Amino acid sequence: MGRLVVVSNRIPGHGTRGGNGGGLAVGLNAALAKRPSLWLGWSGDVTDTPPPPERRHSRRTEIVGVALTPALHAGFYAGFANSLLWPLFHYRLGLVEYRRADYAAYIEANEWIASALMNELRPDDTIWVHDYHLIPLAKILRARGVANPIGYFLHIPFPATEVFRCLPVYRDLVEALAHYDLVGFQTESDRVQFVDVLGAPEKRAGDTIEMFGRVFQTGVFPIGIDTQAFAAYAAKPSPDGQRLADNIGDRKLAIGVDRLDYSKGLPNRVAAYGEFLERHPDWRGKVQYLQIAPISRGEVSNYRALRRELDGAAGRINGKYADFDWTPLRYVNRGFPRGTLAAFYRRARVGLVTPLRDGMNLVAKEFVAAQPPDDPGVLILSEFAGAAVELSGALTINPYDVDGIADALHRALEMPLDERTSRWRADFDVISTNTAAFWSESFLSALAAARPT
Ligand code: ADQ
Repeated sequence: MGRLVVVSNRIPGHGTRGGNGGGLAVGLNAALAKRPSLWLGWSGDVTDTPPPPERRHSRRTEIVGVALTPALHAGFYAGFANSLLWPLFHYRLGLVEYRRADYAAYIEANEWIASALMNELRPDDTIWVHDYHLIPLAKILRARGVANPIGYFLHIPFPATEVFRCLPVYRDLVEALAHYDLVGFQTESDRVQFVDVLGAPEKRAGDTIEMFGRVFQTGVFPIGIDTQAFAAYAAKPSPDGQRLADNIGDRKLAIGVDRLDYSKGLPNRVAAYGEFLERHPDWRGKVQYLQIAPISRGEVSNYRALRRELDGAAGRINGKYADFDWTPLRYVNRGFPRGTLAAFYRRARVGLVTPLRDGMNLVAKEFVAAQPPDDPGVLILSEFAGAAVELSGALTINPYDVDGIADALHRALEMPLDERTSRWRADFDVISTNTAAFWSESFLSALAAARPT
């Protein structure tokens, strides 16, 4: 069996939980356990003279970490990837910063990663590239003669054509994507928008596309979690979970868990909680909102501004509604171990997942997985998260509608047990089928079938 070669911006065990490394490692766990594999990406190191790649092993996977120079890190990672592609793909045109030099650094960083990869590749490897940092990688590899199957999965949304066209180099990126054998998306609407931006490709049967002198496939693969393992985790005794439960007492807990990112809709969510307390004085003192939001991408200025905004909003709510024995909002800027998070979700009556846009949102699925079947909580979910396609049992909200989120919070808190149970059961069944293992295996089988004959 040939190796699976995974390429992503971050390698697993990189430390920061905010990056895709953690979630992606869970998503790929089953696929990596089945076959010998190699995982290559940025090591997280930034140095003037990058040393040779660092190597370690984790079970059957060899992990290779490549360092970046300060100039590449600034232009590629903080610049083109996170100050341009991330806001653009999340429909935040006002936050987009385009600089030609950043695009040049983006290409250069991809060439640098391609060079490291070329030293590792074997003819029978299957290559799977992840996310918006690495769109040009296949084109660079093909130019260097790599003929292996190469698949690509976009973890974030693919924007509507008129938004995408604002990117001066959008044609280059589309053409680069045509060099993969399979381009995978989280939802059908992401896939359709990608096909739309192609203009009038010479379509073949099904999801096959012929363009730029290449034939490639597109597909939809909603990422999942290891539902059984997460549910088991949540049911295990957790000292921090117990402390939280003791502390909350009879109050109902609403929980939000997000990287501190402007795509996650945190200001509107906090405002909706304030609106809810204003409109429902009878709930004051009886509900507790815990928002966990570890700092992410602190090197990008828009993230620092968001942090200041939320610090102010949280302080205002607590200033206005707190009592001597009750703090309405607990706002915590750090990460927690998965077991602790699972126990927190399980204790919560309401899960608040209200992104303005999100490729999938795994927190929504983790919240559902963690619920006690005999007394499940209610998920409030943005219609603009990819997860909304699958999780029809959630209370769906428009994240721009602060009053609507406040209404949903009230409805969730007052929802009778039978309705909570039937909604939860529908969602739990979906995530028990569409697991992480199902996601990776369906992508890899589609990639194996996608090779032009
Ligand atoms: P993210 O934007 O990072 O991922 P998400 O899907 O919610 O968003 O995944 C976050 C992961 O980090 C979850 O597993 C969550 O438990 C964990 N996490 C969040 N806060 C944490 C904390 N305080 N402590 C510990 N762990 C925490 C990107 C896309 C998403 C897409 C995923 C996977 O933006 O849309 O779902 O990739 O494809």
